[in-house]
Amino acid sequence: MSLSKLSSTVKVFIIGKTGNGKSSLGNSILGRKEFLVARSMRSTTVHLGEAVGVVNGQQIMILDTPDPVNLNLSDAEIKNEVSRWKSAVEGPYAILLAVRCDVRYTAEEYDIYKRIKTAWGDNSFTNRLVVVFTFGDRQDRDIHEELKTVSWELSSVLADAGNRYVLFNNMARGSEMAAQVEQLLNAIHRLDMKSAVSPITQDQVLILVVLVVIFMTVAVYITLR
Ligand SMILES: Nc1nc2c(ncn2[C@@H]2O[C@H](COP(=O)(O)OP(=O)(O)OP(=O)(O)O)[C@@H](O)[C@H]2O)c(=O)[nH]1
Ligand SMILES: [Mg+2]
Repeated sequence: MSLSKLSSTVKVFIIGKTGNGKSSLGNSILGRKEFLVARSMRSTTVHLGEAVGVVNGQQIMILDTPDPVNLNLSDAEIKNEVSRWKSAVEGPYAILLAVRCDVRYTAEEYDIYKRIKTAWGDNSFTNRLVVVFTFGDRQDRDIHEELKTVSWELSSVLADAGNRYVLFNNMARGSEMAAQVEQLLNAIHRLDMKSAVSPITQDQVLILVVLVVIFMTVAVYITLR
């Protein structure tokens, strides 16, 4: 059963390690080849990609992100990069973390996740998080059972996401693809979108303080003249 639609566009950030199928997932959701997909040791996506579409009657904007750690960005650069992504978060949004279900979840991959989460810098990150286990075509065991015995790193990610996860096969076609896209959209609609208002960032507070100081200086100057 599909849940009620949101009247405004839902922004869907797709984050995660390079090669985990982020761009493929964006294409799968939109139902068209919008983002470049490739098998490569280097990052295929190097800049934030955006594309809009209507999926099951819901306006969606996909934000396909690069893996900032694989691009060798420093923590300061990752913070800048993630701030750019965040500038798009007005209105309802979700964060999909692409994790491959067919390979071990490593400490390195956990580090990528942690660095993006730290750079995001507020609770909206975990409130909006859904883990998408990609490469679902390679999953031959019951994922719910398997997840009971995974590494502490992956358990910690799932705990952050309030245990919201879906299995996804980017290679699926036809009704199989339609069913899993619907399941994913339902997971997104179940997120608490009410706290969607983006909190004031430290930078915005600083600008506000500077403006107030300038205003008061001018007011004092005019009064004393
Ligand atoms: N078998 C299988 N292959 C997949 C799946 N999803 C993606 N792939 C393949 O994995 C490779 C990488 O996919 P991309 O979508 O480019 O991965 P990405 O996360 O965007 O990678 P970067 O842009 O480098 O960060 C491509 O060869 C895809 O065809 C899947 O669900 N199953
Ligand atoms: Mg990509």
